[in-house]
Amino acid sequence: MLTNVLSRRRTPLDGDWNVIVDPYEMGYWGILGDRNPRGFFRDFTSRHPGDRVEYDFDASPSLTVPGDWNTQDERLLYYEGTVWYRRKQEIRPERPGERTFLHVGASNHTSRVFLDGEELATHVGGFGPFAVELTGRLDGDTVDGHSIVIQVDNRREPDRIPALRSDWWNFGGLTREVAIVRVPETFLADAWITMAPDGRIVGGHRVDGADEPVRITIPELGVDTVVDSEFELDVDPERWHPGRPVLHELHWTCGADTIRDHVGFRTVETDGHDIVVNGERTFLRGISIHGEAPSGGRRAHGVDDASTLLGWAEDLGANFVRLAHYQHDEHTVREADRRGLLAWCELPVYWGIAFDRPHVLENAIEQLDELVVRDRSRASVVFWSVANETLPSPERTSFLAALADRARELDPTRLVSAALLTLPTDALEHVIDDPLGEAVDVVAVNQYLGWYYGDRDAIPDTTWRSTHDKPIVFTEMGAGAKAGHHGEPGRIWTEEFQDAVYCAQIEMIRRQRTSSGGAVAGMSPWILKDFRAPVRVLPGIQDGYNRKGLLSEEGDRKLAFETLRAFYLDVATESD
Ligand code: GCB
Repeated sequence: MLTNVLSRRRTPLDGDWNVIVDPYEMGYWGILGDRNPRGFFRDFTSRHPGDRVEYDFDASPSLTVPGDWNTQDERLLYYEGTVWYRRKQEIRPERPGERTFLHVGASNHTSRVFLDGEELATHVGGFGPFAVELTGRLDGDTVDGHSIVIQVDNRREPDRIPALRSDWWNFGGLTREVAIVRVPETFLADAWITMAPDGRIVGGHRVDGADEPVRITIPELGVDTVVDSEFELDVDPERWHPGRPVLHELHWTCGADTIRDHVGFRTVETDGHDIVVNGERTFLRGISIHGEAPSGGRRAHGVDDASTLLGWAEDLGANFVRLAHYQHDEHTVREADRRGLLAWCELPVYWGIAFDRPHVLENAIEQLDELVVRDRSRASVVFWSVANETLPSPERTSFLAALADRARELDPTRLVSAALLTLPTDALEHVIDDPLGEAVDVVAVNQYLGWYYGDRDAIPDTTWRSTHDKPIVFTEMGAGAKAGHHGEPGRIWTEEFQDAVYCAQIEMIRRQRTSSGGAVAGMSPWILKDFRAPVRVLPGIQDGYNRKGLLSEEGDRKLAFETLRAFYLDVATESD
């Protein structure tokens, strides 16, 4: 395990990697179904005129890392299968006794890592970070540097997470930063700190190597102390608050290892039907966001993409972002910390998961661990969501309840939830009685009144309650519109149609917020901007994009953006 990577000494391997597209995976398998001893991972080059080497990385095209492969070469737009990435890299020790890791920010979906022809690791999951230790393997002679080969396979499979179908693009490749990270022989494999709902500062760490003491220093708070692997600090810092972020500089030290971070402290809890941040009842003025770049229809990565997307959320008047439907880039939650936006982080446990397969649960837990462990020092993160839109069944409920338990075990300080499915009904009263409501802190529901079902005129009179007596958050609602397409509010795909759905939904939410008990505690409509989805095929309108964005895929505002913004400004003024 290797965490806090963005705060460490690292050499990014950004830029060109040579690639071989291998739909039949013959670079790994031999014709008899065994591993091919001459596979692409060996990275052979022919040395004699008679050498039979049937591939050549040096002569192969290249792709830029980080980046999806789909938008870098039009032949790969829909490609699902294996691509072999190869980078030649000098990796020399910089300090005596140091340890060296290859760190991958995310690689969709299943990856095998090889160094100088040797297979070192497999990682399953397209959005979580992972590290492979290279220490002790870097001494041999190399030609032009070590050969780093990563086989990336983004096939959809029934027992993968996500599984066969999703309403988003299956971007393949090394989609986030890949870097060489160097640490001392003994180092902090993990170190985290956060504020519990009762205002205590709690944290923990894990040391890899010798038994060295771990010191934490927060100069502004006068903290400079050695801490156990689980600890509490007796301080009362100025709070990080949505819209008013306060971050404190913090240092972790363990022997020669140091990590410098900036952390905020806030409480989050529920009280009846309310969500309470730092003791204040807080209506979540949210927006859902996919990890797709502000422009160009590619997978988002890095601080610039994060900053533009979250800047748009702020322009909307949001205090909350739902980072759907999978773990987003670490830069995004760090940017949310800096901007004072609350965040919902989610696992890609989405339609059609094989809930009855034990190895699927095992992988869900691995992906959840990556999600929680990377970001549990981030004040912005207030929700761990274990799933989106899963059909109730005993297997599904026990699977998701196991994930909720695991999330609380890793981090007892945040809220746990899952976006539930609303099934169509003509009733004006919606009662959420999904048994998963027992296992979560907040009952989150996706509802598409006025779009997939329900009469638009009846929306304002619709009421919501849950049998679980917990806050309700609408994690999705919305309607599709093509930017620039205008007409009567009754004409589908126009900005006016989408806007009319937003007006009706907002009216319903206004009434629900002010009704006794204020059943609805927040919302994150679907979605900030149009995003690629191969299931969206309507020519001239969708053309491969889900059109429920408040912004077009290039960031042009639709009417509903202003409507939601006006509502959020009202709510913000009310609560100030
Ligand atoms: C949903 C899903 C989301 C879809 C959206 C839609 O309920 O959670 O992934 O994109 O509906 O547009 O249908």
